[in-house]
Amino acid sequence: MRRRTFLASSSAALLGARHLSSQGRARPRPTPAQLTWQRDELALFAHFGVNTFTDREWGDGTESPAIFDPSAFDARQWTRAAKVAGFRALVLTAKHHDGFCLWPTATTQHSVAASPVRGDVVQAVADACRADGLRLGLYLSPWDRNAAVYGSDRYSDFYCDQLTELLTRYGPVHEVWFDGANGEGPSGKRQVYDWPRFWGLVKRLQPDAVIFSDAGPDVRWIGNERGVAGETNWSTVDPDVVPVPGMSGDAVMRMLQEGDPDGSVWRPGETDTSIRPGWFYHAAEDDRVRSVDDLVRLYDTSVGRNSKLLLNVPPTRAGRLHETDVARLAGMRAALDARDADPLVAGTVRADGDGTQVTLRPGSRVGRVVLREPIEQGQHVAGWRLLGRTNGAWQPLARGTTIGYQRAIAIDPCTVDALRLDIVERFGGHAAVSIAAFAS
Ligand code: FUL
Repeated sequence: MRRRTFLASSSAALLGARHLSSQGRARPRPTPAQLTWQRDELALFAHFGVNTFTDREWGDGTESPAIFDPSAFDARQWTRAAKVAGFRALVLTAKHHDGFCLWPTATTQHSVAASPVRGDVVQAVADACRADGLRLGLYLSPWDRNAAVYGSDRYSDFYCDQLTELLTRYGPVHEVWFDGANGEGPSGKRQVYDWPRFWGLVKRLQPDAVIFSDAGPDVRWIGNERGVAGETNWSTVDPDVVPVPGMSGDAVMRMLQEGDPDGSVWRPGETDTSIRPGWFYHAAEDDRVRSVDDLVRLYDTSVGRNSKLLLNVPPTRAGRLHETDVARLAGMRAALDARDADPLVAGTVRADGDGTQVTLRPGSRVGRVVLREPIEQGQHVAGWRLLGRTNGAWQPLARGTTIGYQRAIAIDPCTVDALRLDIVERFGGHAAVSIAAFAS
């Protein structure tokens, strides 16, 4: 239950700001690993495995390892494309639901060791990430449609052995990605996942990694795969509403999309979506790659809404990113850089308290405003109003709720000589916000 208290303060009274208390509790703050994760802004997701060769989205676990035969596998080509486009991390599907392992594991024969490749795809990707300065993330599907032990007491040991291999062989792992999907294994049985054990193992072996799942514990799913974070998006959540991955229902979805201003833990939302309709590569989708404009919009509905974008760009059967996808990534970077190149407000201006006013060059045409809170101190702003001054009169331009790491505001382009940001609602007594304005 949220308790809202009005605190008397001269500046608050002036602007009518409401201060919302969190029952005296200190507001949660990010850990250094969560901060690094968020500041990376963009991570590349690489779905690669037997599905790449069967043209399917979900394998059933009966695929022969012999089909995994990329003709020109080149992980550096992936990481160079990612780096050039400003991505700072890469998450690889080390094992998808079909159970095929991209590293030579001692836990099963169903791996790359039994394929024509014989090498270690995880190692190659880890090396490429290191060479191009990207942080490595690994996805290890708990749902395994190949493992005979799936659905029995022995599966947790099997899965922890796989996690142990992945988290001890390849150097620092920055993010461990737990998919909530849970279906039947080869025995026809479902598995009850031992989340506390899995998460505890990650914390022990890679204490600086962030753990992603619907339920965190470090980073939560944003609640859809369309690339859209909530317009209201708190990095704090109530952990009791989403205690484990794979839950559904309105309250769960709202918590994933929007967080909770009174939440007791810092658990920012990650927005995962694909550059193509599918997660795995399908030649039939070569002309359905997101356009540059679409990718820029995606940036604004994820990073620009206090989230992080995990954009899937699936390698082809050659084991390379498709040239169309690579061109779109580069186009996205060029478009993002071009629109930020000439800010109308040089640098950013801090607003301590309940608002700020910034003066622009006379006749400035504003189409986009970017707000930021210093999230290392937590997230405070619950309501803001943006106004523009034309011929001495203030006109409302936009209003919204949360800010967080970044809030991108698209406005109908208008000519103004000053902007004013009013903080109308906030949690805690402190709300520093920076504001930057751009033509588009
Ligand atoms: C889902 C999976 O079922 C999809 O295949 C994909 O990996 C996506 C990122 O997560 O739950």
